[in-house]
Amino acid sequence: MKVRTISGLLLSTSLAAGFVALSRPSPAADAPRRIEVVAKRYSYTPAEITLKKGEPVVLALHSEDVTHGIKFAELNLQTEIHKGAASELSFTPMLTGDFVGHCSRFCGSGHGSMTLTLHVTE
Ligand SMILES: [Cu+2]
Repeated sequence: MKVRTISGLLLSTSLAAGFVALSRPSPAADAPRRIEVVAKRYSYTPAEITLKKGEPVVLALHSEDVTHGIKFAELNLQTEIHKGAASELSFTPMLTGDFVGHCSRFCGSGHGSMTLTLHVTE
């Protein structure tokens, strides 16, 4: 098990950013939860994901057609999703609430309504 010590100053700086990659000494925290997400004109599957605050997660994103992207502006998270290549977003949600990610690469007429919602609960 990996336990990292973080000074109070570093911790508060990281928390101010909302999301931190943080190893915690709790039982199931060693391997991040991995969630496969498929992007295809003009939706993500699943379109809604419920996450637990403080639980490390990896979103493994794949495209089934053209290049898409995903951007959670409030969370400062973004990546492109190319067909045939793996894209991963690793993070630990440190705020509760609903966060809507939008496709960040123009992919056609339905691009503007292509969203993925994260529900972060206590
Ligand atoms: Cu798009």
